[in-house]
Amino acid sequence: MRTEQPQVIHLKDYKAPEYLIDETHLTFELFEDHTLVHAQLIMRRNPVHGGGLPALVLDGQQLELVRAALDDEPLQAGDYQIDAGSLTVQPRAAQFTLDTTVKIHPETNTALEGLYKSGKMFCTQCEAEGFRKITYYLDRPDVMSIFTTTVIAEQHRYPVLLSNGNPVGSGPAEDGRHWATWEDPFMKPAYLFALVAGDLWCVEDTFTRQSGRDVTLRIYVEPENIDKCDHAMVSLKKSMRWDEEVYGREYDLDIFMIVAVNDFNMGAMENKGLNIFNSSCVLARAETATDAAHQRVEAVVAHEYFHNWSGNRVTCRDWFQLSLKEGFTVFRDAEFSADMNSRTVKRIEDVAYLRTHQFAEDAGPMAHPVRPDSFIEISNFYTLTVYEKGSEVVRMVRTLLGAEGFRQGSDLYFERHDGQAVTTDDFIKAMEDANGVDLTQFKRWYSQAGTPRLEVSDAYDEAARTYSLTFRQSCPPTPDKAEKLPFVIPVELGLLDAQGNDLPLQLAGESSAVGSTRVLSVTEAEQTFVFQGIEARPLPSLLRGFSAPVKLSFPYDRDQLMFLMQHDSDGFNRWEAGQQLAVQVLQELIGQHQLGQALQLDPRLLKALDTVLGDTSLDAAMVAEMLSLPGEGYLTEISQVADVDAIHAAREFARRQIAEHLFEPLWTRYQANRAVSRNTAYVASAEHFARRSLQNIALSYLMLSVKPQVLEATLEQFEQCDNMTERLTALAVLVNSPFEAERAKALESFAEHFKDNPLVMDQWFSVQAASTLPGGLARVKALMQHPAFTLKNPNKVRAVVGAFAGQNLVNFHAADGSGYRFLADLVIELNALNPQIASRQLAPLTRWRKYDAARQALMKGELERILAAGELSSDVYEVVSKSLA
Ligand code: 7MF
Ligand code: ZN
Repeated sequence: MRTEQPQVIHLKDYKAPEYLIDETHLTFELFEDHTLVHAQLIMRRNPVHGGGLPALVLDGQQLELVRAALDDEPLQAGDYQIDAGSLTVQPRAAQFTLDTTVKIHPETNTALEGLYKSGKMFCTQCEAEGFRKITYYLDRPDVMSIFTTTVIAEQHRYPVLLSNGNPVGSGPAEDGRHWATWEDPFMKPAYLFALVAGDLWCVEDTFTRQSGRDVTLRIYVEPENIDKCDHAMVSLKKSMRWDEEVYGREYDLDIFMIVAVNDFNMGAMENKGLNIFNSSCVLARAETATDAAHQRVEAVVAHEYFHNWSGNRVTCRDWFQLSLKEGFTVFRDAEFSADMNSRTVKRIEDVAYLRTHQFAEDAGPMAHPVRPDSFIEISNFYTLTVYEKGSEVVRMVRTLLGAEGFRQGSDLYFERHDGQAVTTDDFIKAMEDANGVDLTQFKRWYSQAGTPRLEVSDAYDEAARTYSLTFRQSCPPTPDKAEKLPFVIPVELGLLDAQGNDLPLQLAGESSAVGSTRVLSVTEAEQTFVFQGIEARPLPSLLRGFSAPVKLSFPYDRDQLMFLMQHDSDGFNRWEAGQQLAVQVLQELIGQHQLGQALQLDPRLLKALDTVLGDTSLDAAMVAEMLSLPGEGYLTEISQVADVDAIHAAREFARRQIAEHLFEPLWTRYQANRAVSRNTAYVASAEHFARRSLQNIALSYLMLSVKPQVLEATLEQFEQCDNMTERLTALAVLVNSPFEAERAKALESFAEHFKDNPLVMDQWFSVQAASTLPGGLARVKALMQHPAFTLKNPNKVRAVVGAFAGQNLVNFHAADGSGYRFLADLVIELNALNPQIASRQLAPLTRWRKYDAARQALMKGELERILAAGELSSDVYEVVSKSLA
């Protein structure tokens, strides 16, 4: 908990470390009621600084110092100073050895940072600043060291003892204990340290590198999960091959380990040679994990594996550079997923997510640049902006340089900076140097927050046969800056003729056409591009593949959007045209609802969706995406003032109209796909993911018709399927239906069958917490009384509280403020248990400026109540205080 005024850390204050640590030798003695950590640090004065020996200030929190010695001389009370965050000693020479022993309490660590217990196993989470809760250290990413780690623990309870690198020795110790020593030959910062001890089983495989050398691969899990590791292992081998083929990057140690733990604050962590995962991101098999969960496992395994180069071999100089590794690695894992599955569908999912959640963050009180200038608590800056917008920035670099130039840039980056801790400027410099280009203006994407707007208008000159597009860019003020300079915005586009074909594109001044889809760089506040040789007014297809993270507007009418939906050669923009059409139609319904008028759905939306449903040449996953209406969260984000009830009413009305008018084609496609599911065993492949996603979205529409044959089909699917994707969809459809008896029966039988599988119970919780039927808060409170629920497990908090506040918008935003009060109470309670989780659950309240005056007052009132609750962690304090500023 925060004891003093919170300190703001600024990028401009960066200073290289005074001392370096060449070697780190750790010994852990694990006991049931405490742990002893012995650290021997071989240190020296950092040669980049001048003479003199300033005081050595080591980071350390919640440590009980037992012993300290400098070059084997025990330190006496007057030889050092300790405060809540540091240990200070005075070196006597430019090279020295510091020994410390501290006592810590992993058994009572509920924050899940540092060394802690998850169930019966010991594990660690050190990124960003968790290592300082393990031992006194220079806990900053530009201090890199080699590590040897010895773990000593009771043999019976903890037969498996793991740490980073290679195993170099093990044996018995006294009192039924045993030890194991690991050596990591690669220099690394402390945030990549890991230790695991427990009764774990593993599946083992090998991977043969391009160079011919074998790597041993192991996935460690609790014994009951040993049958759920195959998908992660296959994903790992695919990731290793992909990084060799696409980036020329080989794995560097002879062993790579993944450990699954149940209590974990995030998805996973890339510790060198020993990745630690939230079990939700490793375990997957047909009966217990959905298609979405299978794809998430594949993506997270890839993400953590890819960090071995983008993060570990080349790491960050300081935490302001976080996007250096995270933006790049998210971009790498997104491209991997696109190559393994459907490229267009992956892009659609990522863009929908970015526009709903990152755009909201960029427009709220916590908005910050991809490379922030300051922070109070670094844990709060593992954000959608750093990760997702950071990935978009890397994607734009590739769009501007082309795939080959980008690969040359990444080769130069890895070669130049292997073994170093660097900055986003170093990354861009490598891209510039490898391509002979100047990206100075482009770098504003790293330093300016906010989502740029790009307004486009057009003009056709019949006499001159020219077509011009004028782009106007602007960026709203954000807490960091009021005035923004123009960005470099790569706009990929095409021009469609009346038949829907792409025209050849020849800009004024060019002697011939250069392709029929190309990238324009918009670099000025206002800029016009003129195309020549255009025989009739074309229809522009703008920002193909979402080539820049901006809010683009062009005055399309609904018929033009229907035309693009059918004819655009870019799959992403076909979907995008459908979304824009749906947004226009839904906004009209929202307006009707607000005026108290009867709702009237524009039949063109039905016609467009009917065409999509009838197009059997379209990939089934694309049909499913095109049938999905923009979510309530996205409709909120694009509203000036979000009317929660009108948004919900309008969207539900449209869904019911679709179910009613398109019942026949939906039913046909549902039955055809369900028949395939019934007759084939589950396969986790893109083709089957696609088929099931169409089957399941069709079912969720069909159930809105409340027809008996649909209820019957839903129950059949629920009971007779062989996989969680079909079973959970059927359950969700029942939970949101008016069939009370069937709903209760299905929930009960599901819980009875899966009560011993916590990950499946998380699904059971979240399907109910997200149900928009009236009475949501009461249901959520009842769920929290269920014996399987606990606030100490982050997955449970996300399944219930996260699903309620994040997805169940009508219930969370109940006009009486009950949802807000509930969330504030919960944050106050979580603040004491797990500050990182508390702070993350706060996000919905920080968006108070989006709502009407009455809701604004209620939301602000709850934020003020949290602030007044006292004893706030720096995590919660930073988010609440910035939200109220
Ligand atoms: C895929 O980035 C994409 C992002 C930090 C923890 C994992 O590897 C990580 C860690 C947070 C938020 C998202 C992700 C991670 C973290 C993540 C996981 C999988 N270095 Br916080
Ligand atoms: Zn990451």
